[in-house]
Amino acid sequence: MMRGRGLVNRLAIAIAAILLAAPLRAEDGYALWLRHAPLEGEALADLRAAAPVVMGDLTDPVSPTLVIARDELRRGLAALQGGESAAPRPDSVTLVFRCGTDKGDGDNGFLLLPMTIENHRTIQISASDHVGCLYASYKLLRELGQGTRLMAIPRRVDYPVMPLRMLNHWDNPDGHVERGYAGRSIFDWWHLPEKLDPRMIDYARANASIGINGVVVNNVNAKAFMLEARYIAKLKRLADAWRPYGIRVFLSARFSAPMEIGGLATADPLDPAVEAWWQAKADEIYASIPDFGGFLVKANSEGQPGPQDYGRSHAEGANMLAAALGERGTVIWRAFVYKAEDSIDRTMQAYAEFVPLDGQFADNVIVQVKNGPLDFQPREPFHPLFGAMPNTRLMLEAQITREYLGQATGMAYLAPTWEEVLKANTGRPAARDRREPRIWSSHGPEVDPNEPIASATVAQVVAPVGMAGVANTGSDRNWTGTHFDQANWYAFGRLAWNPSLSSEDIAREWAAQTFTRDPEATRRISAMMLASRDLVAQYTAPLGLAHLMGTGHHYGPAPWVCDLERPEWNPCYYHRADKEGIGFDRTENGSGALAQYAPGVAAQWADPATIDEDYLLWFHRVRWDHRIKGGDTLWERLSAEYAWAEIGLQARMQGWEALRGHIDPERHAAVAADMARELKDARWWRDASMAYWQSINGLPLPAGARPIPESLEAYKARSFPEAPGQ
Ligand code: GCW
Repeated sequence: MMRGRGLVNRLAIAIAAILLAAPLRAEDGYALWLRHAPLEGEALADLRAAAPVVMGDLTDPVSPTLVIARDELRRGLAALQGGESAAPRPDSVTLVFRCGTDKGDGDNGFLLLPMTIENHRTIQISASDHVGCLYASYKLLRELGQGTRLMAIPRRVDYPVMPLRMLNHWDNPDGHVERGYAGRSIFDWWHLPEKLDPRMIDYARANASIGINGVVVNNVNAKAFMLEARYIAKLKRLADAWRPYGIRVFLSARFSAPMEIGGLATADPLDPAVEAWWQAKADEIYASIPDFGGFLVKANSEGQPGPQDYGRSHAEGANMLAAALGERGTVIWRAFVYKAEDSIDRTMQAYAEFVPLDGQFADNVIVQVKNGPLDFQPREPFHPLFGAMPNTRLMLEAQITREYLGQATGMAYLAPTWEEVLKANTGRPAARDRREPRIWSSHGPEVDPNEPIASATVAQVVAPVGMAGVANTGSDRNWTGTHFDQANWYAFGRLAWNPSLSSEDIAREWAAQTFTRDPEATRRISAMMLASRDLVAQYTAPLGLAHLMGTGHHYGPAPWVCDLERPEWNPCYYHRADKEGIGFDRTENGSGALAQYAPGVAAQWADPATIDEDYLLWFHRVRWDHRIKGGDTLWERLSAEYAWAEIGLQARMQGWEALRGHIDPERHAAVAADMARELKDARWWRDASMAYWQSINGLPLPAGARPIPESLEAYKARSFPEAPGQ
């Protein structure tokens, strides 16, 4: 008897423990922000009491997209209720779709409208097209996932501000990802087209849930053979799988493909045989993939072939491809160019090459410009091309993968970087976005679409075109290498959808869906995220320094490197440190790069005494004993920046430790390990950099600075043959 009761008690305790622990069961991160973790407390009671029913009769004709929209909603609502939906009741809230057309002529906008009609509660989900309804489903789940009550869903129209919201994969057909830190490529070219990895559907769901509508599947350092018929068949399988999710496929095209796979003797864009080859290639692709998006091209950059090989301009090269695509698609031409033989400041070269071509590009060409004029560094001023090509369609290129910000170690939430560039005022006029003016805009005050903008932000320049992000996905179970890197994928999509969202709001909504809805925990997680990019910049590239990383793999410090074949590959080219001082003079006394900006913009950076110190050494060369704001010498301040970063990282580790009860153990431990690694790496950056700066300036360490544990030679000797992504 006693024994029996003991067993019952033990069982009861075990069951209670399982129930209590349920929300914190180990998670591997595969579900991304689409976990739909069960609601708790009143939010759960509210949803169960609403017993929502997704109406089956969708707008006619029912498309695969609408089936997905309905199923996502049903599945998500059930998951939020703990796995099973409350049984429908006479007073159930009905969710009714009104989804416009499936002709591809809508703008993906939607309206969620909760209302009560004669005591019957309903949520109308209206959209201009079927993809809009899919986006609406995800939006509704996103709101509920953050704890919003069903009938309190904001009654707002929502729509994508930018038409093109793309991922650029630098994935190679052999599965290796250039600058990929999350395993191998997610694209299984070997088994396509017969076999479609189910992960391709989860990938499409994740993208659609944040509004991403274009995917370039292969590296811009492209292989010509990816344009061959067998690859078109593989790509068609992906295109067919992703189409219902509103995603179009694009290919990176190698400019010399007519020679490599077409048997021609030239790839000269003005050669009729070359034009005909591309025309036939485009026709062949469209015969299989009628909504093929177009070509992304890296030409005459870092050894890639291009029109300049034949004395032709970027515009001539791009326009030839654009003619082959015709109205069916778009050529996206990258402005990331710099040359070994060009002696001008590398950050000035794209502007110098492209501004004279303004107005020469065909209507279906977009020029894709990196956020800054150098190369995805931890911090850069915005690219001066924005605003400087008013007669060209410009698109912003961001790097989601963290090539220069610790790769998949530590944490760097990149939304603040992109928010900074999007909000930067170019000081130059721009035409207004001439698409249909919105009568029910939710994105700010109405404006007259015909009135030009006198001084446009980067967001206003690129809004009529779009944004591309270099993807950070890979075969790792959690997709992105670290759990927090998922936030960068998420934030990229959200900002391309609406560039006026704040990094903080995005961090909070991501954290609530990904980790915990507890408001205080979410606030603390988002605070950690918001500070993270600045911390990385502080210990890798303080005070506006840039490009100090190791050669090849781009991991860790190597400011001493000065012997590479091309001058602008050397860190010493950028920091220019010597006994007297440090920094790159880009004023009129130096390279003159500052003059590529509008005068009002340049003025904020012109004076080393007043400049925001985050840009000091980017634009100025100053003496080691230069006094900066607050009275410290540059040398003292540099040393302090490294030390502050370490303090910040330590505080963050403690903050994360305090969140232990809110995060499942598996992901909590993984993030804690990432943070420990980052602290170690930050110390290494500091020690190696300070040892090097000291070897140059001969100054003693500032008072209070921690001694440097190893010799400069020892730091120089470290090597990382195992570093991924090279
Ligand atoms: O930052 C550099 C990377 C290269 C990359 C290049 C580019 C795809 O180190 O790996 O090549 O940018 O953007 O083309």
